[in-house]
Amino acid sequence: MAPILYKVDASPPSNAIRILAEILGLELELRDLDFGTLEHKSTGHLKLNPMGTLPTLVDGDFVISESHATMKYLLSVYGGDKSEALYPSDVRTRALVDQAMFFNVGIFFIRLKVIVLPAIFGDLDGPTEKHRADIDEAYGVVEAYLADHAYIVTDHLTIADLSVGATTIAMQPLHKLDPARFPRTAAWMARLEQHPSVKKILIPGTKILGEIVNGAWQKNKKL
Ligand SMILES: N[C@@H](CCC(=O)N[C@@H](CS)C(=O)NCC(=O)O)C(=O)O
Repeated sequence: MAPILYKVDASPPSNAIRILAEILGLELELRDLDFGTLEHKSTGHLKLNPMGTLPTLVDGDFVISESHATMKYLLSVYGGDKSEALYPSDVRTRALVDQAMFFNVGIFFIRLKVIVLPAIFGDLDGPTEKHRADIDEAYGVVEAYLADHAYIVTDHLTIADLSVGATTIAMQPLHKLDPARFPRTAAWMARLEQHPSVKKILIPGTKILGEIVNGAWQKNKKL
C-alpha cells in the first residue's frame, strides 16, 4: 500500500517530500487538507500530527510529520541505491547536509512562514523591511553554502537541496532574490528548476502560493 501524504500544493515542505518520492520512484497517495478552513488543526489531523502542520505521512501503522525527518525516513525505507547520493553516509558530508536542513527548519522556512500565515489568517499586507532584510540574510547563508560546490553540500543533489531549494523557490513570488547580490544562489536555483520533478511539483505549487499570499496582501491593504 502506498504511503499517504497529507499536503497542500502550495506547501514547500510537502513539495520537497513529493519531489523526493518522484526521484525514488515511490508512489504516494496524496490527500489534500483544506488549509483555509484549518483542517490541518482538526482533531483528526492533530491525532496524526500534534504540531498541526503539513506535510504528514502515514506509512501503514507508522505516522511521521516534519518534512526533514520524513525525508530521512523515506530514504531509509525506500531509498535503495539512491540513498547514498541523496544522503551521503560519509560522516562529515552527512553532517553538512543536516546542517543545511536544520538551517531550513529553524531559520529559512520560518522567515517564509512569518510573511505567509499572518497574511492568510491575519492582516499583514506585505513583507516589512525587517522581513525583507531577514530573508536576504537567509539568502546570504545559502550563498555561503554554495561557495565550493554546484549544490548545497556537494557537486550533486542531496536532500538538503530539496528542502532548502523548496523554500528558496517558494520565496520568489514573495521576496525575490537579487541575482547580482546572490549569484551562486540564482544559478543553483536555475539548475534546480531544470529538474523534471521540480518543474512538475514545485513550480506550480509556488505559483499557487504566490497567488494566495499576494492576493491576501492586496485584500489586507484594503482593510
Ligand atoms: N518544519 C516543518 C514545517 C511545516 C509547516 O510549518 N508547514 C506549514 C504549511 S507549508 C503549516 O502547516 N503551517 C501551519 C501552522 O504552522 O500552523 C516541516 O518541514 O514539515
